[in-house]
Amino acid sequence: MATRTVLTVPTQPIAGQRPGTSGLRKKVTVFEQPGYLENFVQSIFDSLEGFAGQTLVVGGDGRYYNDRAIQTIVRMAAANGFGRVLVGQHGILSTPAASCVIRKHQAFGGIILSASHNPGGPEGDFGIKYNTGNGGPAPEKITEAIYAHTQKLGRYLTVDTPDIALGDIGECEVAGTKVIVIDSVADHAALLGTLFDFDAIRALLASGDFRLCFDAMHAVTGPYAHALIVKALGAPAASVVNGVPLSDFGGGHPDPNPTYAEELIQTMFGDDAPDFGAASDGDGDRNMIVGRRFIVTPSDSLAVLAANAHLVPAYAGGLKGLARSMPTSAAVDRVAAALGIACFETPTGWKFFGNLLDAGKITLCGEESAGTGADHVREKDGLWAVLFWLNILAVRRQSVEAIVREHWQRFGRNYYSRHDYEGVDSAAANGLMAHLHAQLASLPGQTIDGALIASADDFAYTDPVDGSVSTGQGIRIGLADGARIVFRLSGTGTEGATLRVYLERYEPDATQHAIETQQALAGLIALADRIAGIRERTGRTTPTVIT
Ligand code: G16
Repeated sequence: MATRTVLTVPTQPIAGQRPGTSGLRKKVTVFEQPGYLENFVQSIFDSLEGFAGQTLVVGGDGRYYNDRAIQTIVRMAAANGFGRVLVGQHGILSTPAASCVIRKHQAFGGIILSASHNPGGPEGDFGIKYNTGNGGPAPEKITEAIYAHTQKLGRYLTVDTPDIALGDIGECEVAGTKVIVIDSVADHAALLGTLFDFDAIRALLASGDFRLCFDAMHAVTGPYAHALIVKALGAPAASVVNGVPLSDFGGGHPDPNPTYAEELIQTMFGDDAPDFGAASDGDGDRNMIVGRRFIVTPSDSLAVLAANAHLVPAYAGGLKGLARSMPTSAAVDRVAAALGIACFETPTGWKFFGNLLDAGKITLCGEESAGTGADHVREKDGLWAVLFWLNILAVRRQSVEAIVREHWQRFGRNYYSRHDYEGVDSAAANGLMAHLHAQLASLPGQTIDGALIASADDFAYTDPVDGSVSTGQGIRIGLADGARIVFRLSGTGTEGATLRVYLERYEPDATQHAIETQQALAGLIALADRIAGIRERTGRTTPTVIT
């Protein structure tokens, strides 16, 4: 083995490197500043112990700057003493695939390069996060330690070696560290193949009366969707659209919601609409499910998957428990109650599911932000959700809409919507949250516009496994009739602040299930503005995105 000649490069702390909901996300131009990436990567390594000679997994969603960042990280991993680095071919690993690879190869951890659903390209966003050996996003204890290191860092370690050939599957050596370029898709596709009834799905696709459209949004899932949906399940190649990953996502916004996945929505609402439509985001962990002229909200999707899990081989033996993030609708709680299993309510951020999954307390979990997943990996998994739905459709042979409507009939309907105000002036957004905080004590008991307020608090979470406490996770306002409004500032945006307003109302009466969602929530929408002063404080009259 070649001798490791480590270069110690002096550096200075850079302000603002605190990881958000899911790692550090900034403009590409910020990451391109000298030392910016290096400082953060060194801070990750400095906050870890015992990785000498161990394996690190590195990959990303293929966005602009992904390849350059990977070369930097490989050199720094070698300089810091990792024994082996596994890198996805062309630098590509979807977030769930990275989680799968970390677990399968018993890596010490992994570095995932992604800004998820945020736009890419030279003027777009970039991101980096650390995942631990269980394959999941580092818990707050570690992200805070990383941040602390960024504030006192005085040097970073690297080696002076040529770039590795990211396109060639195989092994090479970087200053004594073995670097293995692996197939980006194989491990993850093989794992998903063990969970679902592929024979039943193949039969559905071969039946001649079922068509699907998967929109990869020119993001990372194209190759994964080709391997699974086309090659393994036999769907026509044209079933996968926008399937070639592009470093700027074709100029689009790879966020699978009705606003940004407009092309898929047009297809699914067109005259010749397929039976099933789905989309995934930049790094392949989010999903959107659409029936013919029918959009399934992420909260409903989670509940439907849980209620139908017995139809899927991997979950036919029963579910240990369920979990959702606090702002996600309580539709899944009703399924948990019917199944007689626990349902946990966590703060926003997939990292909060990790302990529950590791401890075997839950099998499925999900979030309103289009994330659903299970205990097979420790990230949300877009293609997993698509295959789960296909498995259900293959067994039940009903339309997506019929399945959701039957679900509402059985469990009642949780009318639910999220209103996002993107790019709001940070001071105005912080002022709005402070204004809400100031009202927490006085709101309960008040009747505003005919609505009796029963509770108001700032959500705090005590992890039932390790007892860690997370505070300030979102303002909740509960009404006496069970409806609720939640206010949060996003932890994933890169420009100004994004205010998220979550609105939910439960309707048990099946004759009232056909109301248009925004209309069903109109009273709550007005109340949210009344209490928070959204228009007045942000200057916005309508949300940027409604999901
Ligand atoms: C990340 C987290 C999710 C979270 C979402 C939205 O998703 O992994 O758990 O729900 O951000 O967070 P926020 O409301 O703070 O913007 P992703 O897909 O961006 O990694």
